[in-house]
This record gives sequence, structure tokens and C-alpha cells, in this order.
Amino acid sequence: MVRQFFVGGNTKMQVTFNSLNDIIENLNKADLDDKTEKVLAVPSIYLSEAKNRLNPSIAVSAQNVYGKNTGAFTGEIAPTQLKDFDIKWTLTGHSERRHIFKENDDDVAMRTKGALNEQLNVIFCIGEKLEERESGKTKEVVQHQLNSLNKDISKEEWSKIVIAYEPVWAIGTGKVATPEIAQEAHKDIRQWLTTNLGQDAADSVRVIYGGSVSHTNCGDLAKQPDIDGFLVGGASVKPEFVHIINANQ
Ligand code: G2H
Repeated sequence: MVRQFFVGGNTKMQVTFNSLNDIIENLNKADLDDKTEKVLAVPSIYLSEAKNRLNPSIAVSAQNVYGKNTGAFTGEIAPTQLKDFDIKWTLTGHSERRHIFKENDDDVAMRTKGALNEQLNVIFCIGEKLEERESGKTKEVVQHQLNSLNKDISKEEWSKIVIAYEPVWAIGTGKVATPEIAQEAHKDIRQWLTTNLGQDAADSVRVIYGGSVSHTNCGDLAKQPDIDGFLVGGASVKPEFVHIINANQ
């Protein structure tokens, strides 16, 4: 099975109303690979504006979601509230949520399950910290993150998920994983999919790479057999994002 190449932009909290509109204008006039699936994750306050203005070939995504649809959860956004604005995607488990805002594997699973309950698509982020890689625990950490979600969701629900492997030591640091290091981690994730969900899931679930992806490194990363695309942070708010979207051409 050929997995459709997937490029997500994660603008984080790095945009203003005006700069996001410049990004949208730039994307709308660009010649983008129509074989690549494209998603742009924006701060929640701009979701509606992005949805209204962005070319519909680029889906709009939230950067996080809560696992429940209503209640006293100040500051959170419900899956049904995303649906109210026809937002079909969300990130969950981004490393900044895990490490700055202390969301643990169970919190991330709860949020992801809540999104799936409302048929949202999820870019589910996982990845190890530098000390975990240096102590040889990469596989263990990543598998724990995958298992924590797998215990709560059905095999069928994995079809709504794109796994983003983002080694924490490579995020926003300029230290991109080499294509070989990234490929090795992606291959291990693919193996986990085979073992836990079967060959069909392993062949169809996209595993994308994130962590200092730029116009200079995206080409070599895209050539790796188990890298099905990117989640792009810093470069997604720059004109070079167009080049990254077209990396698989
Ligand atoms: C990882 C990535 C996008 P950056 O956080 O999610 O950001 O490309 O800036 O490392």
C-alpha cells in the first residue's frame, strides 16, 4: 500500500493575526503538491479565521484538545467545539504539552480518545528526550507512549491517526535527527504497528518526522522508506514551508 505523503505545519504560539494571514496568503498562491496531504495547526483563537481563508486543500488543525465534550475545564477546548467550526484535525501529545505543561501519557491518551470519539483526525506526537536517547531508552519510551494510547482505542481508530515521531532533543534546536537515525526510529514504530495492530495497519498508518525540519534537510528525510512526511514547527511560519510541502515531488 502506498501511504499518502503528509506535511503538517505547527505554528505553535509563533503567529499573530497579521503574520498568520501572510502565511495563509503565501500558501494560497503557492504551487503545492496535490499528492501530499496538508494540514496547518494554528492557535485556537485563529482556527476559524484560518478555516475561512485557507485554500481548502490545506486542512486546519487545533494544537491540542481536551478529552471531554463539556464541563468545568477552564482554558480547554472540546472536540465538539472544534467540530462546531468544521475543524477536522488536532494535534495531541506534542512534546511542549508533555514537558512544559506536564501532560503525561495517560492525559495524552484521554485527549486523543476524546478526539477520536468525535471522529476527529489526530496527529499523535511521541518522542524521547535527550537523556532517554543517551541511556538507550528510545524504543522503550516510544513504545510506552504508543501502548498508553493503544490500551484505550480500537484497532480501527488508528486509521484516524498520523503518528508524529519528534525526538525532543531535535525540536526547535536546529539539531535535526540524521535521516538514518530518524529512519531507524520510524522503522521501530512500524514494527510496533505490525506487532500490535497487524500488517494492514503497519502498511497504512503514516509515521511522520518532526524536529527542526527545514528546506535543506527535508529532501533526504523524505527519501527514507518509513518517513511518510513531516510535522514542521519553526519553518512552517516561513516561506520555505512551501518547499517542505513539496519535498516528495
Ligand atoms: C517539533 C516541530 C514541530 P520544530 O515541535 O512540531 O518544531 O520544527 O521547530 O522543531
